[in-house]
Amino acid sequence: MQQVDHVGIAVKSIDDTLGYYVHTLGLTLLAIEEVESQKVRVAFLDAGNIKLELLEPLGGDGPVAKFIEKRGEGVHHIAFGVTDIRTRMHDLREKGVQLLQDEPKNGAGGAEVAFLHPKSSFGVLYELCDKSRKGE
Ligand code: CMX
Repeated sequence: MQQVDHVGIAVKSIDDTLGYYVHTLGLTLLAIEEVESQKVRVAFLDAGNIKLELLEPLGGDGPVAKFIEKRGEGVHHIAFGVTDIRTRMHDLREKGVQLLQDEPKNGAGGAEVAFLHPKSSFGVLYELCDKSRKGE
């Protein structure tokens, strides 16, 4: 992996949290969108060399809703930017890493995404995020 694209942060409400990130910390809001496949509403903030992704659950049964229920708000995942997600997934599987999908899913901003199970990543949920086919 060569670069971190963004850090995902689980929040109960983007509307209640945004003032802290924009006015108190001085970050710039880039975009807000809903990602139906992941049952979240997300806000991307420019944090210089990486982005922060605020994740608000849509409904009560998605992965972020479950995370907040169990652990509360806070850092949820770290996303690596990749350009060849299927090859990366294959290579990681060969190395014994448990992936949470067989195929990439549609993520925010038109990216293809896949997740590595925290159980095989020493307690961290990692995402692979591939924007190279965006717009195809
Ligand atoms: N970071 C680290 N550990 C986590 C975690 C996270 N974000 N979420 C869950 N875990 C841990 C749990 O605490 C649990 O550990 P223990 O067994 O020690 O308690 C273990 O992983 C398994 O958790 P679980 O409750 O049995 O399983 P869940 O049903 O909560 O599923 C996971 C966990 C990671 C498989 C699920 O959240 C998932 O599939 N995530 C990938 C998709 C995703 O997170 N989408 C939201 C982001 C979307 C976006 O960025 O756009």
